[in-house]
Amino acid sequence: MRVFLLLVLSFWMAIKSYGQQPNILVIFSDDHTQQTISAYGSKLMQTPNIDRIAREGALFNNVFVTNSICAPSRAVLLTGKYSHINGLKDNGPNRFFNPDQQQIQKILAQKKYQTAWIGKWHLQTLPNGFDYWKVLPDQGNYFQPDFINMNRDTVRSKGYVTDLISDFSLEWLKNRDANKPFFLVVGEKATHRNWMPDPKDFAEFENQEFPFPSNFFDSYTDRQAAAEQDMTISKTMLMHDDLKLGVDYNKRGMFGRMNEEQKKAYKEYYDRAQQSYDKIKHDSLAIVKWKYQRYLRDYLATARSMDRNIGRILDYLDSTGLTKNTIVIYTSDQGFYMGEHGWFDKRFMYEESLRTPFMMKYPGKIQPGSTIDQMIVNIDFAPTLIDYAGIEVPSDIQGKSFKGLLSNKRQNTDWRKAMYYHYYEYPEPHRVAPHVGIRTERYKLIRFYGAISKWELYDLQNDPHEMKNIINEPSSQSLIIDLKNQLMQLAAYYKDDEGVKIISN
Ligand code: SGN
Ligand code: CA
Repeated sequence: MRVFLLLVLSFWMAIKSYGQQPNILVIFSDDHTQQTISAYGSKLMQTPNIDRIAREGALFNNVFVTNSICAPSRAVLLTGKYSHINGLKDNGPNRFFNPDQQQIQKILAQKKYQTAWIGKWHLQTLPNGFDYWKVLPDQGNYFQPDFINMNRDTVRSKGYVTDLISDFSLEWLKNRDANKPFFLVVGEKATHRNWMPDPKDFAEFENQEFPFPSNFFDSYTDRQAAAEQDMTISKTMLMHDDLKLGVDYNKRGMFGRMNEEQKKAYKEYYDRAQQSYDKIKHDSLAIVKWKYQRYLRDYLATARSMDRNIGRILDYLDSTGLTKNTIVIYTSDQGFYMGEHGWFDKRFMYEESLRTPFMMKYPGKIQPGSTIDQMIVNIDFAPTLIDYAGIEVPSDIQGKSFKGLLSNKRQNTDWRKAMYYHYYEYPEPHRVAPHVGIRTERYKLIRFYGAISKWELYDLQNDPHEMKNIINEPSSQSLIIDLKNQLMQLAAYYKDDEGVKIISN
């Protein structure tokens, strides 16, 4: 009898604690930027399914990354720590992410979470501490992508990568142990370069013309690092690989992986693009504008597939009743340039790539349609989720839980007013000089180091597009002293010894 009572009691306690613990679904895309998401006011395209997460929950207006590049950003998501602490500073061939270190999935496992990562992973060491994973090797392919499974086998799948990542995620959700809460990261490949759309999304964008950002033709005055980068639409973006002109579909490689039907659709579509190019190919200004339009059409088409697939996952949660107890987050590894400063890619601490989209819903706990304006940094993602799971956040995690901001318990006054940034990768692939910097609510101070030794200062209120470096203006001098002090304090607070040295030089 006593044994029976104990069993009933422990069963009841298990149900009770499960009831309190939310499932957590993080949809983590690649290079998908706020300028292309309608929840953030984009007019470039509508993203109804991504917007749904914001509408049913909270839209975050000021989320920043510590180091605007892929693998490092993933390492931050997993650890809640800056690159110099988690060990992964760049995407380079010598990078090493120690899989044995503390990570969110291992912490959640303490409370019986079932954990999984499906899709793009991009850390050269394989996932560790997840109950399940199935990941693209390195950047992965858009068509007929290979996936590495838990037996370490690389297996080719038939289809379009964004559909497949959703298929595998839904399959995992359907087969999971329904008695335990889950933590699933869906790692999207979209919207990464070379932006290969699903042919069914060609038509929507083919005849659209997009407005040019006001600083599309930037002369980079007083900004040496911006002048010396290699990420312009005009020079760096490739006619063949990126814009798909003159492709030989019989050659091996990313185009050769398509099946005959996909190749046919590509050939027809990009033959029309070739014809429009042929009409302007002797006019260098027209060529740059043409490249921008083609870039946007392809990028947005990869986002269309992703938005549709996110809809499939949200519908599944709704139809199974899982929505009620599931936190859903949509975010990306960083922002991206959609022609601002004449660029694509990311890396710089300028706004478009420093920011990342972030929205989060949790029915009953987060007020639908709310907005959060406080400065969130991607080191905060892991501790926030750990906090929601009812687990004490380990003290060595550098981010802070923003759960209180969502329940209005934490006022604006006790939240950070400045964030710290450190970018490393140089010179390949885009020749962006390494830099450290601070962003406050109004100002941004950047220190480029290494190949370029320069300071930059921007007043984001008067100059939101960061076109005027005011570092040498006499009126800036007391502000510079104050910002340098704050920058130094932040570098020291986050234990970035290298950053401290750079700032003091
Ligand atoms: C590839 C791209 C670069 C991009 C990096 C990093 N070149 O090398 O343009 O900056 O990935 O991207 S490509 O020709 O191979 O597409 S990241 O998102 O993984 O950081
Ligand atoms: Ca990326």
